[in-house]
Amino acid sequence: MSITEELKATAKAMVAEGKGILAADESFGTANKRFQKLGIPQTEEMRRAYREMLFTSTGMNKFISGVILFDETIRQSTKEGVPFTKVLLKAGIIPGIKLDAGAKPLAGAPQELITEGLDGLRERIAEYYNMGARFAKWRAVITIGEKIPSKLCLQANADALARYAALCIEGGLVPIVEPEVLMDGNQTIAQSLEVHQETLHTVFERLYLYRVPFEQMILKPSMVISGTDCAEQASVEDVAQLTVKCLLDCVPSSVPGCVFLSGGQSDQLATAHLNAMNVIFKGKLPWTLSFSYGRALQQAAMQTWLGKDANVTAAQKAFSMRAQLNSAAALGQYSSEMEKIASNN
Ligand code: 5MM
Repeated sequence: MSITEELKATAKAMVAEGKGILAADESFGTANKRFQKLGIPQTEEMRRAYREMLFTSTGMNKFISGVILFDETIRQSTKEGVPFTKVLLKAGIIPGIKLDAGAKPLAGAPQELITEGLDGLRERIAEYYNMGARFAKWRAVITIGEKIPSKLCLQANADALARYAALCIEGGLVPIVEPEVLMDGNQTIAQSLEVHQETLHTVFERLYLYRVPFEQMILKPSMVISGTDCAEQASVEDVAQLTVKCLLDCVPSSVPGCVFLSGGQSDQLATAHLNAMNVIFKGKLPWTLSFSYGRALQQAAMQTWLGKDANVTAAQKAFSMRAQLNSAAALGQYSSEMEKIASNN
């Protein structure tokens, strides 16, 4: 198979019917912050044990097509010494890798961020490909506030996303392009829509300029949603309508799929929003709509696990339940009733 055919096949497999992607690529700071909140020791061994708990959950491959790993994680193994990449591949799950080096303050643009990590990227891609990764992720962070996002922030981040994506294609990794518009703030859903549209137009213009073949990439967008501090919170139906309107306005039809981030939404709301989009627009969209959640897939499992071996089975059950419910949402077959049934099983 040529590299082009392999990239197309991988991108398709990542958004296979009823499947989504697990974002387990928390960097040291994020992973440690989440552990600290729950009183879990912040050590390399605990991060390894936690990821082993997730990756060895029975039946995960029915709902999850791929897992985004962090540099530390892609080099780790199970307690018995089986590399995590092998565990995933054996289960038919595609290993992916976070390639960005995090968002840092953008010089000249107070309160805004630019994602770093382009230096040496070609060599890092080759190394991860040889380790078994077949897709990658790069997250840009767009903040809404007074007079922001600036054009500078949107263009600088779109440029970095496009340069990253072009290097991934060259190196045989399907790029997940993740421009996250943060939910923080008091913006209305209409303001969120405007920022999402400008962000996605800028990103796709740059992807085109950098000759990224749209059918070999996946978009990981945020949902168009009211700001966390906005007095009026939009309904599930409005979020679904405006998010899909925005994607239809901005995302080329040759992109195989859009996999949402959860961005701090509650587990149930992230599932309900995805489901509503797939119910309302069933059979009418050019791309698949699925999930690439971090917190909305892992929260319940981490709270159950708490770093204790005795809790592994219960934590795996909590993780599988969220994976299953989000898989149902990706098919437009989820209902809130299923939450009760699943938690009683
Ligand atoms: C936005 O965060 C991504 C999706 O996770 P949520 O569904 O929880 O919003 C996620 O992949 C994120 O990029 C990783 O957790 C890594 O974050 P850091 O900040 O550690 O790079």
